Amino acid sequence: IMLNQAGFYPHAPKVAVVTNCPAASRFYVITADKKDTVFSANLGEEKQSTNSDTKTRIADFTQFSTKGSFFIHVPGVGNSSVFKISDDANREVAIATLKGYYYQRVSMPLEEKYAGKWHRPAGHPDTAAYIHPSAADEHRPAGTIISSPGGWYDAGDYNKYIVNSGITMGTLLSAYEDFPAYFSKFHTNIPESNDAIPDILDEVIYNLRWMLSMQDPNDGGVYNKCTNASFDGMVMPGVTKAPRYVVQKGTAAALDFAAVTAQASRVLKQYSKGLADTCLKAAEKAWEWAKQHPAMEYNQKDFQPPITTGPYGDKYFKDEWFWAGAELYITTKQEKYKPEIIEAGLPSWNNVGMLGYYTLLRFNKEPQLREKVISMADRYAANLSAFQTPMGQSVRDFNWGSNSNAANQGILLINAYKLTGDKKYIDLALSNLDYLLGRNATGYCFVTGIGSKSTMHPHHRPSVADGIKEPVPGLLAAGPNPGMQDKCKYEFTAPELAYADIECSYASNEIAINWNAPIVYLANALEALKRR
Ligand code: 9MR
Repeated sequence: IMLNQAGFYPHAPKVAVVTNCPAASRFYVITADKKDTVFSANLGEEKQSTNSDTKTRIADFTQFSTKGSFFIHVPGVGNSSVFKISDDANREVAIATLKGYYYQRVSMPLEEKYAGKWHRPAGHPDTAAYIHPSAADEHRPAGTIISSPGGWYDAGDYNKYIVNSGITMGTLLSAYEDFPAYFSKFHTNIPESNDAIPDILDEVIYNLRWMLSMQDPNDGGVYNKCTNASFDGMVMPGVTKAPRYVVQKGTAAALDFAAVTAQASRVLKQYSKGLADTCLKAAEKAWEWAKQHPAMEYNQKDFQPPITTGPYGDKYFKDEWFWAGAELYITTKQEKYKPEIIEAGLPSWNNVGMLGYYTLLRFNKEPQLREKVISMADRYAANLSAFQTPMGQSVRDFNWGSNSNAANQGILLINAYKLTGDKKYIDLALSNLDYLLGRNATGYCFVTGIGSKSTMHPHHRPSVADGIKEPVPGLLAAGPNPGMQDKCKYEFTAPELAYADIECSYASNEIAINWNAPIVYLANALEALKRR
């Protein structure tokens, strides 16, 4: 019996999915203490999932709105996990997923009062990173030492990548821009929690300062990553002393950097004029550099010495131009940045056009963009999966990092709600959060530390090496991915089941900053909009 293991809002849809149970007919909602049966109804018609052999039946208890703790019983099938119905059903997820970034901080110790049992010494100082030959020029010859401290570890590995920081930062900054009043009162117990800046922005600033160090002050170009030559073993942060390199500049890095710093400049102006000015200058310089190097692809194939960590190599820059142009245009109001409209799809690290749509729509009436977002949301609404969510409507939703697709669809739906005021889009967005927190074919809640059956063995070096049974909390696992690139020993029968909760499975069970960001947005947006 699959359901959102975090819980439900009293006056929002409440759906569980019972799988492969042809004989069952009714379901019962029972209080957690087993004393009272408080609701019962018939299960829905059996449906065949298009992404596996799974057959589903819906247990819809939307009408039941009493707060408390309950479980679902289906005779002949069994009991679901216990869930709550409350006004802040997803608050714990909202806090945990943002706090997840604190646990990814690179160059500072995580103190017990913030990190609990996951406290640890600082990771890589990154105060002495070498300019790799691929990045060398007359100002900074190969071997020049630069300082590039701080930021977040990208994922289960210990490297820092500008391109992936791009979409991550854009998504978090947009969460703040869309719900500023909510976030001004939202705390995650981080070292900066008592300052005058909302915690989400404090967290963003920690990575922003690192990003700024990745711009070459001589020409405005932006290096792709600060990295080891090859991936570390499964050890704690900062244990290996392998040299760190700053590698080749590139167009995607420069434009993602320009977009983030332009947006940050606008958002941070009210908190720190100095940092906002620095960001805007950095954005303009990166944009100018990109104009001189409009299609410089990152490709580490022939690097000497070799670099084999994640490439985040992108060849197609139209979306990055659009996004950077949109952010610079909104921040500066200068026509020269106003981008020509392009087609945009669901965001991913190499497809960021939609972030530009969101920003243009946030500040200007753009009928053409409005239409595109709403028609995409309506396509999601038109045909739900057997788990009654837009996620899995197409089998293409299941690729590397599929869970971020579920979350990004949710963000699109929240934007459709903001544009139309139609609450059906909030309900659909909520159904994608339900998917991520348990209402899916695997039955897993994919956020560590949440619910009764969640990811326990993510491909995440600290979680593996720290000797603590529970993984570092608040991290979203990648999710089902039939590509199975990790070639670990596990079996699956179909795309929506291609998930293995084992450390080895870096293709289905890693965590990454670009996957956490959309669930931060989604969980917090739903808390902000509270379906009372
Ligand atoms: O999320 C990335 C995915 O889209 C790519 O197909 C994959 C292979 O290049 O890399 C993923 O990103 C990884 C990055 O390269 C290194 N850090 C961990 C990231 C998540 O697996």
